[in-house]
Amino acid sequence: MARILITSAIPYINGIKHLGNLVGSQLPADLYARYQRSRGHEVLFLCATDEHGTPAELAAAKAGQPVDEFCAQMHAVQKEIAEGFRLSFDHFGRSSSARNRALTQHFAGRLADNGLIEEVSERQVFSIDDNRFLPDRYITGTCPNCGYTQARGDQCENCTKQLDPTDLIDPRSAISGSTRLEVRETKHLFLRQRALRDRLEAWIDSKTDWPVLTTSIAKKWLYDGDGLQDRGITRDLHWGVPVMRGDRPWPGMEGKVFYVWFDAPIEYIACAAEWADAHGYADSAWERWWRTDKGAEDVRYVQFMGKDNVPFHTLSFPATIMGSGEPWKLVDYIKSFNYLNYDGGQFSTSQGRGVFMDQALQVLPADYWRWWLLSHAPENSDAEFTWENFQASVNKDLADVLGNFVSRVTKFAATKLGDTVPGGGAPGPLETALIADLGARVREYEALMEAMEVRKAAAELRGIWVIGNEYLQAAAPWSAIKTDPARAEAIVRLALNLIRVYAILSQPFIPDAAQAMLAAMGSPDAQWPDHIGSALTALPPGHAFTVPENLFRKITDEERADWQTRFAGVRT
Ligand code: B3M
Ligand code: ZN
Repeated sequence: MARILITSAIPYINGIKHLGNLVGSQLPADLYARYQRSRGHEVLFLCATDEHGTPAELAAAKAGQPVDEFCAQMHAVQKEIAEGFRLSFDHFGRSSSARNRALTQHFAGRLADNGLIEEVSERQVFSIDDNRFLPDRYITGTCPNCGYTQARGDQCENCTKQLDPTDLIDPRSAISGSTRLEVRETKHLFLRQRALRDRLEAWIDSKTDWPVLTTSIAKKWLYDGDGLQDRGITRDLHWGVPVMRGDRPWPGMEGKVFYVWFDAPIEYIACAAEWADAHGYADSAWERWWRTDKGAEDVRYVQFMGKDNVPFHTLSFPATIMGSGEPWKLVDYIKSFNYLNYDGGQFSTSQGRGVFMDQALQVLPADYWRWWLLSHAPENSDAEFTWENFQASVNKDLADVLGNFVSRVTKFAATKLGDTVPGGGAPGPLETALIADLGARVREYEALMEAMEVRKAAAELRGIWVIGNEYLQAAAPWSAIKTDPARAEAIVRLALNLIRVYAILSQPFIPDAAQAMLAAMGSPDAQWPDHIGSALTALPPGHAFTVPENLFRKITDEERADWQTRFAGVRT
């Protein structure tokens, strides 16, 4: 049994995520966590809300709430939606937790002790009309790298280049739109990433199995232009982790907080501590996942995220970990995703364009979305959500292929042969062929799931469903029952067992349907089919089953057209 630590990029607190965010981190992380658990491994799957920074402050101000109340409320909202999507986090934490505050201050102190923090008098953009320093992302302007006119001061969304606000051409305040900006003197802490450059490079070079998308982005920021830059890790804000050197005050840094991107990845660690606290476990319970001196040396740590988050996870956060000089676990594998577009354009949180997680669940249950999103995950290139494609995939894969198989088998069995698994007949050549084919496909499916090839795994699973239908068509129990009832019994016995096996294999993708299938088969045992032949005899003759409710309904043309117009506009 292996031990696998899995984290998803932690979503910002300031609003409900859209389906593009979901498929880029939380959902594939959940797929992997569910799969590894079902293979019997010990999994710790963590996610949290990313609560600090200006976006939270501004969203709270807009909602007319104190920022801490706003965050508590939005955390509860995001938690409920995550449950609605069946995201099986072991803990859904908060970056504003006391655990993260202490750990963030601890890391800063260690980095300072190791000579990796520089105090810099900085000239920072102050907005006269807003009467405040403008954090990087609240300055917009033209990207000096690619010319995109809506680039933010911290990063260009278009070309992913990490930016400094003073790099922007024609800068303006994103809060008020004012161009009355001036540069003022203020003191900040910088993490000397350059000093860790060689270690980071050797570490990234050692990750030869990483997806190209991950390493290409990491190397781009390691080598491009002047290469890796030292990063400011503090801000002139109120909401955030107060700047402290461990548990000591930091002279000259009073009233400042750590930059949200400094404390957010540390929440991956803090979240494990929050998980232990929530269960009343001792510190050793979470440290065995995170400290290589306390049991984490045999943990495999996998992170999931959208491509825009890759630089922070391949360079900045590892720099924090390495620079601490302490035996914290470094990530072993980073699975990153391209973007999902929406119906001819981009999903946009600011413009409310596309389908958001809460809206999706109002329209259809989680499995429909999970299946479409995962089977169309933007792995090798950006992908596009269209309502036509969604309707076609759901109706075909879920209703016609899987749902239809389950309903045909159980209805035929119940009406013709009674409500227990029939015992007559013996497997023949068709069954032998099916078992051989299925065995090979299941091994392939396992390999794809292990490799986090999400789309290909979905395609393989669909193929596994298809061969069940093909088998049923060829074996034709509805004809056999007229001439050779024992033969019909053998077919139905296998097909009922196949439903159970399908439930187990499909559970990482469509957990609710899988649950319904297992319940109908009266099988609490969801043992992974390591040996397909014996897995297909798990339900013995005489075992009771029921006919499940229709697993999936079809999406009608009217519904599709209705949703298309409903989500075309701007969310208010
Ligand atoms: N909150 C960005 C995002 O939600 C950011 C990720 C932090 S991961 C430590 O995409
Ligand atoms: Zn750019």
